[in-house]
Amino acid sequence: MTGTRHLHFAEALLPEGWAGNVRITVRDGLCAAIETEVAPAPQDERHGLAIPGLPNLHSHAFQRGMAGLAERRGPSSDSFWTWREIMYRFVDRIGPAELQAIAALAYVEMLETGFTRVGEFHYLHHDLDGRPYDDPAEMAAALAAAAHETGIGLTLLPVFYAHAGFGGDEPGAGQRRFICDIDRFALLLQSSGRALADLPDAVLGAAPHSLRAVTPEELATLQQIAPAGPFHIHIAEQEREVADCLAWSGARPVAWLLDHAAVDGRWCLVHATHMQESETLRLAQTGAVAGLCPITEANLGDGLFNAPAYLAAGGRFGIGSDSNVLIDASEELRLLEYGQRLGHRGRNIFPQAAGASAGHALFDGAVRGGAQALGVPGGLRVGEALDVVSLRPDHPSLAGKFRDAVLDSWIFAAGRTALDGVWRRGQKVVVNGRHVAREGVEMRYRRALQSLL
Ligand code: NGQ
Ligand code: ZN
Repeated sequence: MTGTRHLHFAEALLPEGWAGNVRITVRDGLCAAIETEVAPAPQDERHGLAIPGLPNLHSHAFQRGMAGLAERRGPSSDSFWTWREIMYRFVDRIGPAELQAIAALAYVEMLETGFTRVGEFHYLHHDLDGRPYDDPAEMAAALAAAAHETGIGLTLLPVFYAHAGFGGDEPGAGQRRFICDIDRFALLLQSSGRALADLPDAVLGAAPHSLRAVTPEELATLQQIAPAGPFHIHIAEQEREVADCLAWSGARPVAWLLDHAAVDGRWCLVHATHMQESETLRLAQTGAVAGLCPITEANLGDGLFNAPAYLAAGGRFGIGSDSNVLIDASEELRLLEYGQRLGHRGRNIFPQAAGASAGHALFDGAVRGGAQALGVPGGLRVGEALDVVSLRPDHPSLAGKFRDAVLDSWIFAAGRTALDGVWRRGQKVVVNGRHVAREGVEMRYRRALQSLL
């Protein structure tokens, strides 16, 4: 986008805190200048409340297509593992066109609720029969095309997946579309870089799927061949995974990882649900981000992250929509705090200082941690992509609210109905709460689902 425009907000949440009468100069998609305490000029586009776009640090876009299809009781007791069987059956039928159609709807919904960048933890690599496509990154290209058509920022995390369980187990038939050895994965990484060429600020990282899916040797090699960007892994999500890891190594997953890998600020440990206090404190000290996915973790019956100890130790976190069973930024943040209130039978768990707002602690923490995990600066900053969300000051739940009380009221009282506009890389993609391309994206999604179900 060329030409210079100005947006003016009565209040805006900047990295250093709230400011009044904020005028943002937009040039080539970037935030070229931020002035505070200045009156709007006649040509400025004027809005009430601005908050930065929120990073969604963990998504499997294709799973949006099975939302609502795994909520029926099975023959024996249902669990994460029976859900996974349903998910594997769904995966079996998705080609590149279906993936793009499903991902586009997921990205529209993300943008409409205030997520402006997504971390795609992408493992659906190969053709239906498990053979690589001619372009090894064909499916990654479908995700990139969905990002391109919807405008969302993309951090692509090609996933290395080689085994069904700890100790290098042979993968199962349901996993055939995910599987690579190291050489094949190196090619996939190269092609994935090319698949991102049309996106102005895409980031390429890498992700071992989980300690279940890689051997220690493979994990070590991956760290060497991965690009310099973000490095994500699923870990300690389910109690059975902890038990299997203990049986295999004598250590719990997070403890094992911290003992065997140089975990630092590039890392995002997705879920990290089941940790002992010592693991929680060690993880906090690494500077890595805990990737929390409250709606999915509730939906799958994972358990509860130990937030109080982690936050008290200065641990960083971000949020992810993961299975995309429901895509909504404010609902993720609300459930993140509510889960902790229910589990610890207290209130206002995320804010660390007396008088601090829960909404601010949740939102600001998730912007910073999410941006770190996705390899971007995050927040409203001069020289960076302008990713900004406006809230409606006339929403009844926001009436009379000032600054942090706006965040508290958006997250705990209003939800998505308070969201007005979303600009992504300076371009207004959501107007009055609705993505400008929703109609066409919805139509293609419906057709894709009809062919899949
Ligand atoms: C995934 N999802 O890769 O989509 C996983 C399930 C697994 C979540 N962990 C598969 N929520 O972990 O083996
Ligand atoms: Zn996941």
